Amino acid sequence: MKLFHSPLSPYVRKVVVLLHELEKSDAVALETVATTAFASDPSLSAANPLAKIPALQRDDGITLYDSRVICGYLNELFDGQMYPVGPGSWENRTLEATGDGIMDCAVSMAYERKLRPENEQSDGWVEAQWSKVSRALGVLNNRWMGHLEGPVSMAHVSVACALSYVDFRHGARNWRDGNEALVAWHADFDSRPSMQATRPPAA
Ligand SMILES: N[C@@H](CCC(=O)N[C@@H](CS)C(=O)NCC(=O)O)C(=O)O
Repeated sequence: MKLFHSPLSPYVRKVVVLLHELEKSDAVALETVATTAFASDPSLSAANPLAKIPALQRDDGITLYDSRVICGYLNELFDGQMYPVGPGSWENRTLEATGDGIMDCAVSMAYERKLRPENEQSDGWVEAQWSKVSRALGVLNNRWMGHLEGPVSMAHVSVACALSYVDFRHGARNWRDGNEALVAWHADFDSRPSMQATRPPAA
């Protein structure tokens, strides 16, 4: 299997962290691509018409895409326990969606600043996206710590990758202010070998 990959993508990082957690990182070859919404990598767009990473090309030629689909597939393939079933499972999925949604907003802000010419950038758009991030971080800190302190799941991985991405691209926004419980949780989760092994290179 081959994973279209970039060490900078938080969605890709979710998949690679999962592989480390399952001790299966050798089962998937990483193919690093440089792709943006304005300049798609041709081998990636041939495999995933949306030209987004992560995309997992299986040995039967089928490509799976979207990090939640890929993580669900790999967890099942390798008999993982990263998607709890039974009571609390949908809350857990919502927590994963919250981490992914923070990534969506934070990536959109970075694209606006990095990809669009300065005269086309919208400060209003960037601030609206940051409002969503900021509100979601507050809700994680105030309402979700009980779940985050439970057994490790993909929800934990998603939230941790999202927070690390906010640090990486938007560190000057000081997301830690007022979110002390989340800060302590993130520091602890970030020390896991799977997180250490997947740190993005310096921006
Ligand atoms: N919902 C998707 C989002 C994937 C995504 O947006 N990836 C970014 C990289 S961080 C990308 O490939 N961008 C290229 C583009 O938008 O063309 C997932 O969870 O996999």
